[in-house]
Amino acid sequence: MARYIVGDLQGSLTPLLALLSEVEFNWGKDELWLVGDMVNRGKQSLACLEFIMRHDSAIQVVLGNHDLHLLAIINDVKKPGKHDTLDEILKHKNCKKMAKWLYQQPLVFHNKKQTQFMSHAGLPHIFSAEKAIELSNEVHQALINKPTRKEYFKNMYGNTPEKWDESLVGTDRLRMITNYFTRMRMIEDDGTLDLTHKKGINNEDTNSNNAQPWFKQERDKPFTSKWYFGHWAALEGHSGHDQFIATDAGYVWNGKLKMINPKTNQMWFCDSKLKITSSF
Ligand SMILES: [Mn+2]
Repeated sequence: MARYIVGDLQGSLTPLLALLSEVEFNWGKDELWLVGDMVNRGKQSLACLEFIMRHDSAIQVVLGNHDLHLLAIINDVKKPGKHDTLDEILKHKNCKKMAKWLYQQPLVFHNKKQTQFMSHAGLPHIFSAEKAIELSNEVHQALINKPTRKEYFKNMYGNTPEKWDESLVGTDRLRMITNYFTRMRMIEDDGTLDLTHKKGINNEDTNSNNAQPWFKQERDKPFTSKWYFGHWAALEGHSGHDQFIATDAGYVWNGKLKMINPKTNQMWFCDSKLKITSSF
């Protein structure tokens, strides 16, 4: 069995198929992890979702901010934006069925031995892996239960609270957890999120003085496993960190789709001409 982890598809299926064919992916044996943002911005959002659901038994995903955005639209609490490319899904006869499948997906996932983890945005330095699993499960429970789901989506958008407080309850608590695991890039020492930052890892263009990329903040308890994340295309698939591994190389922004084998650390990059390069 081989495991492969692939960065943000954002509605691009063709480069994924090229990468899987490059490694002769075996659907009966191998396992594919997707770090979220499977849909939106690209032209093949519907095809991506249909493909993933069809191969459900070999694919594990976590939800990204764009996947949650799609669900918020389906739940009638948001209208599609002008850059959204979700119409094919929204008009599809199986739209509800696709939503139902997405509600079941977690924000944080890990292998049995807890040596490999993934979430769309990463692991904030203020949480241990155990705490992250616990908190992501709170959102998961809200999503899988119909009465709490609507409330969740109604209150999902927003940049406040700015930082974690154990006493947070209800939709504020769920929004905060969602922002940490699906939208975080820059974070301050005390856990305050700077959600305005989208560029590279220099903090010059942030409003706050001590905001740093989340994976550069010092941890009370060192994290010794590996955590795979997407979401930050400006990193071009390189975090410069051994434990926290960036997988989004910005395919949809004229970059590349990145795939990594977590056991061998071999990486593959596929560009828009479907040219594949590989390195360790
Ligand atoms: Mn994202």
